[in-house]
Amino acid sequence: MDINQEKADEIFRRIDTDGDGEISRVEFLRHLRQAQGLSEESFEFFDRADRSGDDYLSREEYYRLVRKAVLSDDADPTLVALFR
Ligand SMILES: [Ca+2]
Ligand SMILES: [Ca+2]
Repeated sequence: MDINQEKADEIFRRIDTDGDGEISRVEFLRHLRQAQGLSEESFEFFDRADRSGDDYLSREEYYRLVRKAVLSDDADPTLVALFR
């Protein structure tokens, strides 16, 4: 899977629908529902990605997700769907 910085930023803006520069749980789940549908894991997934535990994905936390999707050969399908 290949994502450049430009593409990653474009997807970030698409997920961040209110444009406040962070991805809220609601925004994340809305995007995921459109991308592939929600599952039990969707909720866990957000919790794992939100390292600071403030219920928002910062840009830094988001980029960590992107790197994981790019670098891992057997990336979580949820992750891959996010960046399609
Ligand atoms: Ca937002
Ligand atoms: Ca956070």
